[in-house]
Amino acid sequence: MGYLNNQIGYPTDILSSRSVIKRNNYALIPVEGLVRNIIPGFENCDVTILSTPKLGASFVDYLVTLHADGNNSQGFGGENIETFVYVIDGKISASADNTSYSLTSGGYLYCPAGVLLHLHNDNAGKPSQLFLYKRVYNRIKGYEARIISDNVNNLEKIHYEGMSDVILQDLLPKDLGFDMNIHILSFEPGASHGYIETHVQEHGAYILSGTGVYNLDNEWVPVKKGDYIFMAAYVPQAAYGVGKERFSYIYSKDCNRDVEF
Ligand code: UGY
Ligand code: MN
Repeated sequence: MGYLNNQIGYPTDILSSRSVIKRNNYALIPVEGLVRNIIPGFENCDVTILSTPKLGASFVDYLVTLHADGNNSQGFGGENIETFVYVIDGKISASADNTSYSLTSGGYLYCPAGVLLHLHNDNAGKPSQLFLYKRVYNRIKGYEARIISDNVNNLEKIHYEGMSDVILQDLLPKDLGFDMNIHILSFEPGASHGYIETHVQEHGAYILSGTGVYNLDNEWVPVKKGDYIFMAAYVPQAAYGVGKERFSYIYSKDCNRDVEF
């Protein structure tokens, strides 16, 4: 069901949903429940807004389908807004500060506050799917963020906390100019976190592949490719990768800043 699966119209069964929305705590938003949102600047695009401050997030996440000629030419972001785009599938051209980046699946671009992100589909008439993020940048004296673009295929695969079957990739530099990072965490079937994390940082996570069982606030929830999860500050969290495929998700995490009163 849902527009992204092209399953709309009359239902074929009793209406039901795997969605779980616990504001300021956690949310699971499966693809079937997503609807289109119209946002100025996005042309020939289907845009769905995921996490927002209404859910308890300090950031905004989006799923964007750029159709043939889909684009954002006016620029996404703003004076105090940092942005990030990741190509889930397809090929786009993304530009920032008059430099253009050709991004295919796994490619990404981070724009610091004040630099607008422009997007154009470049996939020979076929759609491209993007995971998009924005947040108010928390500037500290003496440090600045900068434009970063790469592809996850080029990044170091780190054994997560000493586990060779759980792989972490850091998409942005570990540099105090950055107040957040984007990571990809991948679990071979049967692998899991080493413990249930409880931390001040928030996450917005989009599942790229596989199936998992996720502990969210001490409830075990089955999740799969295409699901989106919001984890608010302090929500207990951990996962097992289950099924035959690698369970993998991209997620944001605030970092490098002290608490302000
Ligand atoms: O970086 C993290 O906090 C990450 N391990 N959290 C998560 O996967 N839920
Ligand atoms: Mn975490």
